[in-house]
Amino acid sequence: MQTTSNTIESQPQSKTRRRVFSGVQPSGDPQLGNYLGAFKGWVDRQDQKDNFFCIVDLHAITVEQNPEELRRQTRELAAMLFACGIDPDKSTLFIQSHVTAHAEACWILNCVTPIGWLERMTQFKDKSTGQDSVSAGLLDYPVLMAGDILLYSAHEVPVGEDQKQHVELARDIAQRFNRIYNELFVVPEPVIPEVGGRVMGLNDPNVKMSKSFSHIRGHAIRLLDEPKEIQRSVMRAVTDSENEIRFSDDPERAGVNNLLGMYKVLTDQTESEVEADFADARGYGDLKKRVAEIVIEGLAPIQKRYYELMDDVAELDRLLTTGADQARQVAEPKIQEMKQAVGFVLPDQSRSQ
Ligand code: ATP
Ligand code: LTN
Repeated sequence: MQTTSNTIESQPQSKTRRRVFSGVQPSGDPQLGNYLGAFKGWVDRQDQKDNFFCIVDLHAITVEQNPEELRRQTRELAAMLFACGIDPDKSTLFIQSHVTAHAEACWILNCVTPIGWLERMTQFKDKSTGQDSVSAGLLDYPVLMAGDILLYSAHEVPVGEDQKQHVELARDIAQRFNRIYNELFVVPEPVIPEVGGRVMGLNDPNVKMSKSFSHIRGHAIRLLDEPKEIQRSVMRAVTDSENEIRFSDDPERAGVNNLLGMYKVLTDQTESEVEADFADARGYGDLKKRVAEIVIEGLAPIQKRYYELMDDVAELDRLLTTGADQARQVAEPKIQEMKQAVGFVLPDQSRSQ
């Protein structure tokens, strides 16, 4: 890990806790993969870390969005993150567009990022293939993400497996900027959960469960799904023709592995403990029934808190305004350092009030 004295002085961080930054897009309905691959880990570790979590609306508009829906989904996602356990006394949760330094950082970093690095990104290839028209923003998505991370001098970036390549690109961009200008950035590390890092679709265990597909029946478990719906989706999950309930790397058995993985993370058990739980199970029907029960049980308190929070939108907005104020305290000095480093004349501070 590369940390410079310059960085440490200019970015006051907790002396003992490592800084964490992560983000989530307010597009579509949050699903179980988001919770197991990201939110749960953010919440479980928030006491040990110095945390910044961001609802990335600038990223969301890289593909077409309905403005009213985006506004609604942004507040809903904030409520969902608090409901999952993000504690405003321990973590800073804010909306990306509230802190203008993110867009500014993206521009400056664009100018040190070769286009070839962006064209290689798998997410860009996946999201652009077959589209009639692709926005420049979609190609630039990972640079905006690098800006998010680097502005906060984050050491750790907890994300699902699908985002690892983007965090690696953020490392490359940080190192390139540090080499060209002065050593300004902490080089971040991706932190991927061992299990839960890649929750697969119930209808197709070879495809990652994703918010964007959550409208497809039987694909995802949405965090707000009612117990009946959850039960229906899990009972219909694609498995295989065998009958053995154990973890396995065999792609043919990806469906069962996926169900066991969900159960493992939600019950906080080891693989052998999970397998022991199913020693008396009679086939995949039993497995699915118990997985559905655990998911329903795990989501019930989250859903309850979510609806309470959504009852008081003014309070939710107030929490987000405070979050943005706290985020600005870190991001603003950093963007000034970036501007200084690349040779901009900084505005005369003595004249601003
Ligand atoms: P979209 O379909 O819009 O890309 P998404 O469901 O993939 O949405 P993001 O907002 O891109 O969700 O991701 C939020 C966080 O959830 C990221 O850390 C991402 O890695 C994680 N995540 C998303 N889907 C999964 C999954 N199926 N398994 C594990 N982690 C996931
Ligand atoms: N691309 C991420 C969301 C994201 C993010 C970030 C994650 C935007 N900026 C910074 C970690 C750090 C995704 O999950 N799709």
